[in-house]
Amino acid sequence: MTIRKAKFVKSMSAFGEFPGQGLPEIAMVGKSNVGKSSLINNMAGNSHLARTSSEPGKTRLVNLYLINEAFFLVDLPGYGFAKAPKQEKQKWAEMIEGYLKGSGYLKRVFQLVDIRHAPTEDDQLMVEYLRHYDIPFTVVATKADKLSKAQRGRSVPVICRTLGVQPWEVIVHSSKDGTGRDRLLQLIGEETGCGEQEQA
Ligand SMILES: Nc1nc2c(ncn2[C@@H]2O[C@H](COP(=O)(O)OP(=O)(O)OP(=O)(O)O)[C@@H](O)[C@H]2O)c(=O)[nH]1
Ligand SMILES: [Mg+2]
Repeated sequence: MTIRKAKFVKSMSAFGEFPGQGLPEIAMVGKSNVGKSSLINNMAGNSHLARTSSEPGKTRLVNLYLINEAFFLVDLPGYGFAKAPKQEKQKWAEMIEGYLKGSGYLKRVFQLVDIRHAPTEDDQLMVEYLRHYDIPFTVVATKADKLSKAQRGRSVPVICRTLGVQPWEVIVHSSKDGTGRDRLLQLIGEETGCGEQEQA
């Protein structure tokens, strides 16, 4: 599919503020600084759409981006940011869980992990949570531009073992060089029902 139009719609601090619009939603989860907001920008082909930062803890609200007037990409705060005040971390966790449990239109979650590191305990807990609530998810191993092909080949099995997924289920991605972008767009197209429409 092709993303022709992407616009920021709303920030919310709790799920109830946006009950959905009957359009499919795809959400990004992952550690602070893993590249969730960058992935949305990479999908949209607009590096200024979602705010990113080299400092963890940039996204502090649930941000909704309307794509092609047809579905939402949802940017969530990160977890596992050790330096954030406890209260703030609690608030982010509630926002993430509130959205994931509350949205009636969530089709799939992209679970981002940094391809350079073994998934953390928080990543494992997040994946357990998604399984528990039967929320479909795809593991995206991002920042792939930071590794050679051979190094990637060694990292992916570690990610698979730690999170209990198969290698063909993991999408290797880079927001810097666009690796994996087509695969992600295809998946988004399938999940939102927008893929075929584009090809017609
Ligand atoms: N080299 C490289 N850097 C990336 C990639 N994706 C993100 N980054 C960088 O990683 C940093 C964090 O990116 P963000 O997109 O803000 O991360 P985030 O997960 O939204 O972070 P929080 O909002 O704090 O949870 C920024 O400096 C990005 O430029 C990537 O694929 N490759
Ligand atoms: Mg962010």
